[in-house]
Amino acid sequence: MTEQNRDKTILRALAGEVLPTPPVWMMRQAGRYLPEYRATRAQAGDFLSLCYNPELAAEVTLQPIRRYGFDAAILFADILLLPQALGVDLWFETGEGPRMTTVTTPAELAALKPRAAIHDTLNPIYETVRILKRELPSETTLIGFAGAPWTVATYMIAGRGTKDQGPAHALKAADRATFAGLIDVLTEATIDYLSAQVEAGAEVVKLFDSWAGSLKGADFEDFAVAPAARIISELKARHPGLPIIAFPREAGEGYIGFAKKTGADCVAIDNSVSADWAAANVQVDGCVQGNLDPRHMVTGGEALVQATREVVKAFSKGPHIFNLGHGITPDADPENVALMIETIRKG
Ligand code: 1CP
Repeated sequence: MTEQNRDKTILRALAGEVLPTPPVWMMRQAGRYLPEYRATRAQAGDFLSLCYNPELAAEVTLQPIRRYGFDAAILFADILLLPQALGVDLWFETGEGPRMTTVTTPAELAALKPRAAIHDTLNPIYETVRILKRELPSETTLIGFAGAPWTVATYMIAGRGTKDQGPAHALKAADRATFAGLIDVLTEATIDYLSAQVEAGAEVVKLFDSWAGSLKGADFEDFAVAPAARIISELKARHPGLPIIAFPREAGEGYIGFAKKTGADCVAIDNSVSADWAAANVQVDGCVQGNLDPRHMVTGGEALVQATREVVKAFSKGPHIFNLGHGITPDADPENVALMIETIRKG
């Protein structure tokens, strides 16, 4: 680690250091619970215009850093921009969420653009990273990200978000070759996308496998573990020393050994498992991130303080980055975020 990076507590935790106070950032820290985010999104017009406007995307990335002094900033973008760069149509229905044209047949898979073409669409995202690199305080770590192939595929196959990922499981059963082909295309494109983020200045990357929990048994190994292992080994070959966080959300027992099997430096833990369980079963292999229930950002009070202290204590014997178990929700109270940070930093 360079002398300059000693200021960056997130990088120190990712290198395995046990710090007296865990560094902290929050999934969806730039988001609708902040009035300044809503104002900038209105200025951009809509969510996708905000993602593709480097100045404004950098601005919303910086807003929670200014307000709270988080130890990391996460690039403002979305996991669904990569499928868009591969040629699918993407839009957001107000109040409902993402919609996209589907990829479920060999012909539709073959019609996706070649991986080398993704940068034509994604260049503004790399520009956002370059702006952030210039503007972030020296102690703040810049995290880039992508969706994991399985999670991104669930949206591409269904054309929208789904509760049980039914359409993706159905394609996997009915036409395994097309399904596995889509996972492969996404795996290789994700390597190039994350690599370009690193070249632009991202210091850490995170792979979000939000729907990993619905993959069971051999499917979990084939479509959550194997693609993550491939992405991580290739990224580390291209960028030696790059720290990588993996988030196989709701993997349960699948969290055990995930870092060893994939080469991830840190495993992010959701709040469906207890911090004590994760300390005993996952933190034994290295750094973990998590796992306060995001509902506390809505409800606040003494329960928030107690739960925050419990997470800090449970993970205090090993390397730990404090975070929520999933993203903060739009109905959260910004004051509760301040209370969480104060509790972590002042005890
Ligand atoms: O402003 C708005 O109304 C849009 C809400 C929003 C935001 C703020 C979406 C739409 N995406 C984002 C930003 C985003 N998405 C970030 C930025 C950085 C930050 O965390 O501050 C990141 C990392 C994501 C990642 C993402 N997008 C995931 C993985 C993490 C997770 O939450 O599980 C997923 C599944 C998405 C898809 C997506 N994008 C947006 C929505 C509403 C969704 C979920 C749709 C669904 O429920 O299935």
